[in-house]
Amino acid sequence: MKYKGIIFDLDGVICFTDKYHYQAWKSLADEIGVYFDETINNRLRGVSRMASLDIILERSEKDYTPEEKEQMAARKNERYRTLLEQMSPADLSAEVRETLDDLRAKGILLAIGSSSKNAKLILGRIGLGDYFDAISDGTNITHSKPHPEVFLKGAQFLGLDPEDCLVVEDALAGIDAAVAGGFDGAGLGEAATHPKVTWAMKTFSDLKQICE
Ligand code: B16
Ligand code: MG
Repeated sequence: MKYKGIIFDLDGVICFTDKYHYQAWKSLADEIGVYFDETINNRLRGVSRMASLDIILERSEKDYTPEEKEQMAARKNERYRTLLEQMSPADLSAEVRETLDDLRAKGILLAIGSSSKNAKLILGRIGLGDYFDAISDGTNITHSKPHPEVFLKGAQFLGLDPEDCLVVEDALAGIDAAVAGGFDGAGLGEAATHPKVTWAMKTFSDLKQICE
């Protein structure tokens, strides 16, 4: 077995919260009169909350103080967390659940490596609150992807070296982070086009063959 552990990105890999991020950022952008659309929202994938706000404010004519930006990010997060209350175990696909169970049955340790500070809330909503062997998320890092910290901590929490772990990502910055940390990367969606992926995946269940 090539991999002793797999570290999964959360948003865009295990479940999909883009629409809630979009709605929450959109209501903030409308409030401050800044143009925001789904194309700009795509640039926020895998990016930290404050870096996301900076991308949105690229179109603002007004400069904001760090305190004002903190307040705006907090307002967005409050709305986002309210929207997350709609999530339930029905938001976890059968394909993801079965694949995770298959990998676990093979003796592979499973971790989360997410930029989100809401990762544990989301995992609880979709019924995976106690599922993973380790969770490394936005609450235990100081550097966001493409820095490898979130995955290095994930491997450390599992007690494994990066070369024994596979990172599964949907964001290009996430694959950059994996490669920078010495991990093999498996890309889904846009991340499958990254020139440095070890595995270009078509669908989540491809992991069963990758880990045969
Ligand atoms: P929060 P991931 C990322 O999660 C999201 O893709 C990104 O859109 C979001 O801005 C970031 O988490 C921070 O999220 O505001 O909840 O702390 O893809 O790394 O699982
Ligand atoms: Mg992601």
